[in-house]
Amino acid sequence: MEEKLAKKMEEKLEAPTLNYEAYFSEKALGMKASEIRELLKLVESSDIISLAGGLPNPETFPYDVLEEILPRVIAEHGAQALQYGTTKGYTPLRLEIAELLRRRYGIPISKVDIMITSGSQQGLDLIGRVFINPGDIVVVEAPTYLAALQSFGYYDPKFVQIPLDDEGMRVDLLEEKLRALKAEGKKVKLVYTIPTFQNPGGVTMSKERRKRLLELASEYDFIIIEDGPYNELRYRGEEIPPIKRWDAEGRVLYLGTFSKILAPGLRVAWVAGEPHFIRKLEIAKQGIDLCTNVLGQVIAAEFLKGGHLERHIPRIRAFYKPKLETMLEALDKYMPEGVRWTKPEGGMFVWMTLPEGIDTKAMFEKAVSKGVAYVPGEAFFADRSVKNTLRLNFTYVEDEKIVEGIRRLAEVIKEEMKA
Ligand code: PMP
Ligand code: G9A
Repeated sequence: MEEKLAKKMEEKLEAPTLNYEAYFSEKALGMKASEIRELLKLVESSDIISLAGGLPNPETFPYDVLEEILPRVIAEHGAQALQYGTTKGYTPLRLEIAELLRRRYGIPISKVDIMITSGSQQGLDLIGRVFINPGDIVVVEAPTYLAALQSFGYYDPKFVQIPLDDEGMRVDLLEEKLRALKAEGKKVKLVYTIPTFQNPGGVTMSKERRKRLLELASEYDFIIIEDGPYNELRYRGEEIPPIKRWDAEGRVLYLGTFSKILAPGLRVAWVAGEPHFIRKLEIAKQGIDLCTNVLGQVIAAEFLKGGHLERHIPRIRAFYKPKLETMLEALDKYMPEGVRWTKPEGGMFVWMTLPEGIDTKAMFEKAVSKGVAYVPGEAFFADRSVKNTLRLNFTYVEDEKIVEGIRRLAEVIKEEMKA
């Protein structure tokens, strides 16, 4: 049935009846497909070992708890859960999140408002919509989350890239850049960072740099977009609070999501920030989807209310920790001299740098023919200038496949190095 449908759709695609491109807006013509989403389509259906996508493992979804919560949500909250909700979100959920931010991270919430979004991805788009004029300078990490580049990119900013090292964004280099821009009479509007278990870098920004970044925000008058989807996925080392924790001036918009701690299919996430900023984001959201999926919000609220999140997070960590260890051990065992990779303490990704001269995009096809996939690093750089990096995901495939995937990848890399 599915196959038949797919074939029919393909036939349609092959027979154009209109000059479709002529109808699109200039903005639409400028849109580029996300490499990750396209890649996922490619490897989803095959027996290739995919270390590419950034999917949580479905074994970490709390089926047992949800089996208990779902019927109750309908029986006790059905009228509300199945109705339109407010744009800002389901109030009991917003209150639960505020309490979580206070308790877990010490974020003082008296001056913070919270809006629920359809995934953090929508939060990123709303932020682009509300803050970015064409030509505004937006600082991003190099590398950074490619779908954030996609969201912000729609609003035509000028991206400035700041490299990462093992302690996250090189805030010293940011300072140099800010000074240089100021000398030219230019100003940074936004700094976007994923400080904890960065996607794709895997690295975490040190506490010192977090505080320094805030000082710079104050000195040079910019807003920080702190994206924290991986904060709870720590498998070793010491916790570092979000930057928002020290945000005395209300300069940080903090993005959190249930995607990695409950289930991404719910599409429930939040933005926490200064009420004036949240109000504008709320107005921007009204015209997009009226409100986030209310059923999903009520489920998330019940999940928090029942104390399930606290019990569930250790389960997720226990599931992913050995996977990270397995990947790091396999890398040590199989990778040739000259290949470097990050050693994350959590999250979902390891970032790899190959010797100069190797183009991981060109190498991708060879890797796929050997039965392993990764994400070529190029797409994670705003200017796409770096060719010799790649991203590996360790949360999705079985442990044996992680080892076999790394073994295959090492073979491909060795051949490439010889050539
Ligand atoms: N930000 C980052 C850094 C991510 O890695 C992701 C998901 N991969 C998102 C935002 C979007 O998450 P969601 O929309 O599922 O909340
Ligand atoms: O696009 C998705 O499915 C989410 C994954 C993000 C990523 O791989 O970084």
